[in-house]
Amino acid sequence: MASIAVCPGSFDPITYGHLDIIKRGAKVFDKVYICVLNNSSKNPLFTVDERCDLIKQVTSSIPNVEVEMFKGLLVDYAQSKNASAILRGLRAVSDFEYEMQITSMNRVLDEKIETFFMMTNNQYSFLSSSIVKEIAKYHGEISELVPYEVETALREKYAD
Ligand code: COD
Repeated sequence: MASIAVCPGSFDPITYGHLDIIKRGAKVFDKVYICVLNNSSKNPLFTVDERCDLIKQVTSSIPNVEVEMFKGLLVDYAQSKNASAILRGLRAVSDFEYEMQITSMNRVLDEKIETFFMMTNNQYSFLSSSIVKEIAKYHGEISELVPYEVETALREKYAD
């Protein structure tokens, strides 16, 4: 039976930290669905379509990865894809409390789903979408933090 994972996130926007987890996950699972959250409670910089488009562009060379948006509960999305795993990245200890909370909640909602964590690559341990947006907003250097396509999109968002 094929191993199917969902890799959920806001991806506002995708960074090299996310991409590293996606590439490594795609070597472990037969299929990885990158699912981009489209819930109304967040106030993202990029629309869900823009976020999906950017992820598609930067993952186009990975054949077993597919990008979709999702609304509602993650476990419902995972069930609709016949996924048995949720793939998440872990940076510092500060991520742990939040991840433990959502992992436990997802297990209450669906006891069959397992969450797998991949430790960040050391070089990306400090990296987050929020930090990248902050630097881009003040026209700082971000080429080491995000792929070229994402850098261009950020420059357009923050063009004065
Ligand atoms: N290195 C490694 N991993 C990283 C890095 C980095 N530098 N940066 C981010 N990551 C990882 C994150 O740890 C995460 O695993 C993934 O990449 C995505 O990160 P984000 O920040 O884009 O995504 P989040 O944390 O905002 O995603 C939140 C969810 C969408 C998973 C969550 O809100 C959700 O499941 N919502 C649906 C509603 C639901 O089902 N709720 C019930 C469960 S709480």
